[in-house]
Amino acid sequence: MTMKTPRGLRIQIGLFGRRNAGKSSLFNRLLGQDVAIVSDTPGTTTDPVERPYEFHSIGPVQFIDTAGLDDVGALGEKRAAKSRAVGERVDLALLVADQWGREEIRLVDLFRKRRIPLVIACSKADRRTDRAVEEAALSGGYGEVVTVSATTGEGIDHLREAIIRAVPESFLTPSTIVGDLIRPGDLVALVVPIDKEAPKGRLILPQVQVLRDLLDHDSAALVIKEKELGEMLRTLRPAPALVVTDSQAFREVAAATPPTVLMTSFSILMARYKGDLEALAAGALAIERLRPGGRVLIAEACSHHPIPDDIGREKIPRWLEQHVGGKLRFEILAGRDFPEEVEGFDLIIHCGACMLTRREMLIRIERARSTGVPITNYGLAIASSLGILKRALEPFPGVWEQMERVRATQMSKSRGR
Ligand SMILES: Nc1nc2c(ncn2[C@@H]2O[C@H](COP(=O)(O)OP(=O)(O)OP(=O)(O)O)[C@@H](O)[C@H]2O)c(=O)[nH]1
Ligand code: SF4
Ligand SMILES: [Mg+2]
Repeated sequence: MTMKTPRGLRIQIGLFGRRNAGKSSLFNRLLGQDVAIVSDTPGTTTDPVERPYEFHSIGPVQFIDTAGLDDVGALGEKRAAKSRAVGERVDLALLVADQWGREEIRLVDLFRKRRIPLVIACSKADRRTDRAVEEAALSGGYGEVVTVSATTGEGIDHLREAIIRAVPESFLTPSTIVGDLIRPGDLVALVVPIDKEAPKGRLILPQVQVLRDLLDHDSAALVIKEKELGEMLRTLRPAPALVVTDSQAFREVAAATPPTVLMTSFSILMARYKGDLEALAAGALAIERLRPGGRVLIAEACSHHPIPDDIGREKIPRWLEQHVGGKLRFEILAGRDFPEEVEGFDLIIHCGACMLTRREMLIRIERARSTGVPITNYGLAIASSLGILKRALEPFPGVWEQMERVRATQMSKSRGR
């Protein structure tokens, strides 16, 4: 979605608190621009100030800075009433507090009653020496508490993660995995290798989910192994509108599928459904910059016993090393805990995240982004190291073009260094 997203579809995030708490300073920090006027005179902001913002990963949001809710006098009361009205309609509230008292307690109660998700930003951390505000805020028992300083930037990454954690589910779950890429009546070929990695007697979750989504969108599915695909495509009329393959069979499937038929993988569909396709595709650009000796983190969201020729431990390392022409240093991280710090890697390659919620995956992407480490996923990494990423992204309008823009920016930055 672009900046043209209608206001109603943007996640409305309001900043509330008493006068001088640092709301406008934090608003500017989050937007990365000086939009709102900041001063040490209480009551500087008099009317709500709204700005659209493309929040990395969760998409289009509208930040709303408000006047202090403790404003006094006839005029002050009117300003506070306007802020309260904003408080009634937001999807998520940020309570900005540099102290804790009746005003803050009242606000927490209000958001709790209205069931509006709340994040409490304990502000001006650079000026405070203890955690009294945080402790008081925690005792309210509603809303995640984060320590921030708009002046130094401390805690802003944590605040962004807390926002992702608090965003209502309805904004996070896309309505379809594949349905928007096809038309009713279309035939889609699903390529499912039955090899050592295939569980006995069943299909895996992403395959089942795609199948179900196709039926929900009045389309038909042909489920086939990679070995039979070429022959089937030679005889089948009309040709499928789309071929979706397990990314481990990308090479054979790309060779068997005529260029006129769109092709992608389950894991690339999942990158969009369970994560952020643009961010993960841009992360794959790091593969072009990888050199022998580079450090790569393979992140799997659940632990399993490695099997012979395991995708994360064997196949991807092999394909990547072939691609860069030398040895790379791989580390494997398996399990639900993703470290706070992911520094020191040239690239993170994440699994398909089928066992994670979209929220959990977005937080991982955000964490990588804030430490400056590119992150991509299995399918995108495989397509990229096999040189077929452009083709695998064709079904998703605009994603390849976005990658090209990121590539151009990265190149001009590295030339400028
Ligand atoms: N040291 C420090 N000062 C801050 C920080 N954030 C805000 N301030 C200062 O606190 C004062 C009030 O900041 P604003 O951002 O205008 O506060 P506000 O909550 O928008 O105030 P009103 O609009 O009057 O309700 C200004 O002097 C800011 O420079 C911070 O993180 N650290
Ligand atoms: S969450 Fe990741 S590691 Fe676990 S089964 Fe799904 S793709 Fe595999
Ligand atoms: Mg203000």
